[in-house]
Amino acid sequence: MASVRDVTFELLRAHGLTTIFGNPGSNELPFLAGLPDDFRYLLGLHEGVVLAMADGYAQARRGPALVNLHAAAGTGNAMGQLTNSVYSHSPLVVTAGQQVRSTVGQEVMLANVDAAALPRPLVKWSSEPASAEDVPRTISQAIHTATLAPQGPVYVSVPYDDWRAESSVEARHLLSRTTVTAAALTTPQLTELAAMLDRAERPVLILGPDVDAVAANDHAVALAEALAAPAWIAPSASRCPFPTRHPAFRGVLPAGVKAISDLLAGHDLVLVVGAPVFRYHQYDPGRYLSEGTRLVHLTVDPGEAARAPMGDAIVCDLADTLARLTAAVTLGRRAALVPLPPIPAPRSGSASRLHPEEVFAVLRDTAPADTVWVTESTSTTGAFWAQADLREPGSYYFPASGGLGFGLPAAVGVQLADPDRQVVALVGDGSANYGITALWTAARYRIPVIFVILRNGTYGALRWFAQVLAAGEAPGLDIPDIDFTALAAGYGVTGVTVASRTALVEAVTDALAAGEPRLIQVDTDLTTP
Ligand code: TPP
Repeated sequence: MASVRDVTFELLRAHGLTTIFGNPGSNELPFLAGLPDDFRYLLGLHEGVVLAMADGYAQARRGPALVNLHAAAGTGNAMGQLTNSVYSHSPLVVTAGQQVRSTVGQEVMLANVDAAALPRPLVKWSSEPASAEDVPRTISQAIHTATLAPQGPVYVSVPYDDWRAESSVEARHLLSRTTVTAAALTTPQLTELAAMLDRAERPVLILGPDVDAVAANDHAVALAEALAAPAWIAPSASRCPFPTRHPAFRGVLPAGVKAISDLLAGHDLVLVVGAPVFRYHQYDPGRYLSEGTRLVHLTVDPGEAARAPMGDAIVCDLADTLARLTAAVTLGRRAALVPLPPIPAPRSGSASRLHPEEVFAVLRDTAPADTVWVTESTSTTGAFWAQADLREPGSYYFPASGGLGFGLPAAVGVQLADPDRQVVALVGDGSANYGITALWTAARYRIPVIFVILRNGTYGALRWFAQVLAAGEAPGLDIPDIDFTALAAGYGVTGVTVASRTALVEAVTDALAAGEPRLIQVDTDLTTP
């Protein structure tokens, strides 16, 4: 007779979940010990790193990722990163070990008391099966829940004595189940939306991360071209849904209410696709939309549709809707768009420091054109977009909730999922500390990410925020003299410090040829986001 554990491995295999991102404790050992040969285990040294690695892997492979955490303490450590995953709609199947079923009520050591409640509200669904026999079905439910639209993280806690229990023969049905969503616009809905776009004098497209998540970037380009409409990336961008040098591209929207409505004034129709309306950040009160502007929102997420403060929403499949809309609108109604001017020369830094724009320009020109950028350098996002030339889907990742600790480990996960493209992590000296142990995992498994640390010695974004909030001087904003090459050496990654453009080109060229992870530390000037 097969055990609950045997059937669970069969189930995971059937869903292609043979890579486990984890950090173990005693509760997890009965599941992990004697791992079948076709499974691989990627060890992260802190659960935030484990979660963010899996998140990068899931986003880049456009499929689920399996995580195994240690009970309550491990789950707690991972929760900061779940704040990102829930907004990036990352399909993470997070499992955690639990104490022996009959002892949890006594709150013995390592019992995860009220386990299913712990990760809420940062997961789409969470559960602890009511019996050992129900473990495989619960994990099956978790996988389907994570991957059905809108995708998102889920959590299952399993008492460790359940693994040895006998499985029911009925569990075999789970091995071949499929679940799909089939939400397409009806013909009348499509005709009405196309007519609305045709009637609009000055439509504008705003594209969000979920367009890139389904690789519908080309569909977005086709619609922008058919409408001769400018295209913006939605505020607080966590992925890049549109090629940044396309003639229709206008930039990333700022993240303030007034700033957005000012920029959109004069457009009679705003079509938002695959983003919340909107992920505002700095409080910037004003009118949500100017008089005469109508907003229509296409989203995969009923929660996004319902909570928006304005506009009409349609919950639908984005690729299908973009393709059918492009075919349905009238071509050639509007004059072609004037493209943005070419990328400006990067600004130069001061005496011994490079300007972040210089760093990004050198990297853009030295790394392959299809490089994937995982960024977490909060005050330099404006400088990054000013220099960016992103062409392919899946070229850019940023923590979707701004929860630091994503950049270094997510880059490792993305590189693992996408070995044919070079991954470069662009991480601030503040942010790097939250996920620093990802360097060890990169070294241990020879995952050849190039980690670039922009060292400005301060929490730059918070210095900018202190001005925005007129908050005055606050304590705890400076972080001088952290030597990331020394930290990298400790974790087994070769690092180098560079102080000029020439040295940076040399370091990047070396790193590209190394076939193993490398870290480049660059002293940079302070800029504004
Ligand atoms: N803790 C977490 C987990 N997430 C956060 N977003 C913050 C704290 C607050 N925070 C936002 S930006 C920032 C901090 C601490 C500074 C990051 O500094 P650095 O990586 O050096 O980038 P810089 O802003 O200097 O470019």
